Amino acid sequence: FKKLNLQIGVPLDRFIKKKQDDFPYATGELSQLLRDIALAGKIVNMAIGKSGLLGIEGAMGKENVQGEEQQKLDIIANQRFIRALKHGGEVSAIISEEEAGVIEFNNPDGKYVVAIDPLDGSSNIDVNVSIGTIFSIYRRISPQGSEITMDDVLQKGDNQVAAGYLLYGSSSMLVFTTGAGVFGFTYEPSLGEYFLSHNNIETPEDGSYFSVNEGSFFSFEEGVQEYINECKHSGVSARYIGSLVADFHRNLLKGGIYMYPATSKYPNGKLRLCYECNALAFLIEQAGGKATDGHQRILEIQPTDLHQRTPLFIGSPVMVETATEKLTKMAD
Ligand code: P6P
Repeated sequence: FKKLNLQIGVPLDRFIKKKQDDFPYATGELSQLLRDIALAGKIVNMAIGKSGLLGIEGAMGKENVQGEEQQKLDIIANQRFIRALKHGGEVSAIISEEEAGVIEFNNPDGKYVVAIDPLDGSSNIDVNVSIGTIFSIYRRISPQGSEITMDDVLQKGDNQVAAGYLLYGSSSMLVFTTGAGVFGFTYEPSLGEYFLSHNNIETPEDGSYFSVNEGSFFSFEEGVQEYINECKHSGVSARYIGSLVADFHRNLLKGGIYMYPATSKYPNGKLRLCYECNALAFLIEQAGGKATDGHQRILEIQPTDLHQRTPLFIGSPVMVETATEKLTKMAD
């Protein structure tokens, strides 16, 4: 490493401990919860890396609650995160893309509820494209030890106490915020540890990428079509991996906008509010960016259903503002 002058950042554990010391009121449960998520991420990362060898690629042969074909690794990831969060003791309930209803744990001391997409973009596994886990952490509203209520799990994104994603790619990462900036950790499998590699990420004010599935162009609202054409006329590059975490991560670091507008197939957008959009919206706002549904901040939307979908425009503030203005103007 010396020759390459590679800077190995602080390990995740020590970073969390130091941050916890900075927050005297912090009692350590949130820190432990982040460690539990990081641990499950290591296990899922290993399963993904070996999926081709272990014969766990491909479809499970059944559908999830969304009616989408489940991949074997979807199930493995879902089980891993549920187990880690259940045994970690800090979480009293979770909602997951892979579960129809609320999964309640018998953790009477659990202060938190978690919303998670255990493995987003899993249809890309077999073609070796980066995929990810997306998570949001909320403090439960009802008293500890009581029955979980729907108010606990249907909270606005503005109530998140932490959020992040794991990116399983050429190098695997954990990126998260606890409301005081965004921090990226790169996973070193040979050491089994995450090391700080991206300290206090700030997304560029304006960007040079737009990410959207133009196959649905003719079913987009007029304002979206107008914005996309404006991007093309101004020489903005089109980059669309088709894996939300990978597209988001590139735009977060380099500047850009990711759009999943309403389409004829998905009249409310494809992406889910509770366990995809809210986490990414918290992260991007913490990094200086913006996230809207084309009209309002994602984090202000009051969820009414665990699996509700929303259109998503997220990334560099200048780009998101421009796209949102066009949509709002067209709607008026
Ligand atoms: P489309 C993957 O299924 C996913 O949820 C996101 O990861 C991704 O950005 C999007 O859907 C891709 O959807 O309709 O463009 O294939």
